[in-house]
Amino acid sequence: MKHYFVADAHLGSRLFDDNDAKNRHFIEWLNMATTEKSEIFLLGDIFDFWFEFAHAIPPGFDDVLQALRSATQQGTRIHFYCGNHDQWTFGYLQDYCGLIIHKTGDFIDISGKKFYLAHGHGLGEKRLATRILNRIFESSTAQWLFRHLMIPRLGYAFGYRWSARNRKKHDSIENNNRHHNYYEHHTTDSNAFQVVWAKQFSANHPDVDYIIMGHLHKEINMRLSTGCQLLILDEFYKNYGFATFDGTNLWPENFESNTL
Ligand SMILES: [Mn+2]
Repeated sequence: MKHYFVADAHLGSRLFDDNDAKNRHFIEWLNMATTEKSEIFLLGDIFDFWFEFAHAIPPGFDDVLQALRSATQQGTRIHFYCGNHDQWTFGYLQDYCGLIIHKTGDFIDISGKKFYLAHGHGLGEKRLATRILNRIFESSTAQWLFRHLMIPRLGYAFGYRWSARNRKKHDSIENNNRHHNYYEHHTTDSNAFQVVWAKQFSANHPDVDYIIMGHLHKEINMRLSTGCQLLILDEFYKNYGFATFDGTNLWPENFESNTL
């Protein structure tokens, strides 16, 4: 039995030229992962902006949602861990697509091994503005207000703009300004926020064999001093990173498409 992990497809991003091709690529991966008896873990930010209004879901994902639905109807268990871009699901993904929703990171046993799975946002986060924003996004009051007072069309326009700005800011910091605040805590793989967090977490939970996360959009695969394997997945819009666990080994790969 195989277990597949993927994160950060950011489907629907306004920064992509051809969203239909990105959607098809993701569906291809899903079909690959569903052909044998398997379990699938979507580790956050699969959608660039997912928000369920009372009578509206984000447009443009019919094929993706249908593919998820038919995969779970065939008996494949698919877990959806909320990322910072797609945490606003209030029943649709569970009821229509049959996904198992995880609002936060959690422990899970797979083939006798202990895993900790999460999207990764907020873990070890030192930047105050980001921490405050995370709290607002997770607040049920703020979610209720947005859900009931916002017109869906405006809500999505706002959401996708916010998402694209967020991505551009992140990319320009990463590419152009290595002295920016972001890098004070983040100069190498081993002192990236999430890695620092994982080392401490692993020391406190030495029984955990594997930690898998996304969010960084950069593959980091390292053995921690406790023996735990930490794998941060590459994104799934350029390098198409994902990971497989076959019961003995966990390894990252890049998905080759036939259509892109
Ligand atoms: Mn993220």
